[in-house]
Amino acid sequence: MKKRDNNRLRIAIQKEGRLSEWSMDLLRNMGLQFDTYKRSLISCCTNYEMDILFLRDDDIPEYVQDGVVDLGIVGDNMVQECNAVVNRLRPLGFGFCELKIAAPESGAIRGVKDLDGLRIATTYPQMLSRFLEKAGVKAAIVPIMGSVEVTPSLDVADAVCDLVSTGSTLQTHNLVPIATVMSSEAYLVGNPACCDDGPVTVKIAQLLARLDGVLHARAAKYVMLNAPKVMTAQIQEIIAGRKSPTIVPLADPNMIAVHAVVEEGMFWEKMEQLKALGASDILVMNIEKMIA
Ligand code: PRT
Ligand code: ZN
Repeated sequence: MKKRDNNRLRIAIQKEGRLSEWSMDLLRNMGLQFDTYKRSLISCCTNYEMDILFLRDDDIPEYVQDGVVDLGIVGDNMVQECNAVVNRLRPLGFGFCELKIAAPESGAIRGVKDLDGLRIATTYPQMLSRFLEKAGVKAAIVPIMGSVEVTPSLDVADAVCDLVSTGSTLQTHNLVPIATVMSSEAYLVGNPACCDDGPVTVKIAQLLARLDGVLHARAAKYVMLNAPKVMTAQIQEIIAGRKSPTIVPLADPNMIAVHAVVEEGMFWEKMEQLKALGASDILVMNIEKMIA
């Protein structure tokens, strides 16, 4: 690997897999330009002092912990499985999944206590072991590399512990979830020393400011609407979010136009309340960046 230039940040993202496109989109939304030709191991940002390493997700927590890279984008499930000493800097709002224990639909295992003395196949032996210990259950963990869901039908295990997002893989294999070990999403993680006091600490802070601009923008919508002037106070009350809304008079003296930023989570609820107050011509726009 190229010798490290202390002035350049290094970030690791997944080379090929569920988090790759999301991670690259995020970096590009942060204004970073880079080439992904054949996803070579390393790509240098052309407009920022940062290099991007494309790795297997399993390797990212340790690379960050050991300072081979300063930052990484990886599922919290991986961080916890590796027990890596890293700073969880920001949850990123993608890669959502849950690590669940599941058992054959037709069997007798319906709760964690039923697993006593049985075999559980998983690619997450560390987390499963911690979970069973806490639950006071003694089961044999069968560590495997992949396709966990087929192990009960092959009589390799009695139950499985695997990541679930839609649940369709479990369903296809006639497995039902009986317990949740953890909920996960992708995180930006950082090497503790680099985040707190290293040659790239200031750069990390700058990058976090950019990231926050993108994450805040993703969590909000820009709304423009027309409404009866007599409703101004009620509309302001509903829409008052992070900042006072912009209220503009219209050619019709009885009407106003309102422009505001509305939190995504509250969006539909607020739109219904505004419509009930006579709001019309509602335009909703995605926000590219939002700097406080
Ligand atoms: O090659 P590399 O080692 O980098 O990739 P990988 O194959 O180990 O990982 P990958 O790309 O499958 O997943 C990367 C990360 O995505 C995981 O570490 C999680 O943080 C996150 N993630 C989110 C998931 C899922 N959802 C997910 N559903 N990772 C895996 N799955 C698998 C699961 O293991 C099971 O096989 O998808 C199947 C279940 O999906 P549903 O939708 O049927 O429930
Ligand atoms: Zn992996």
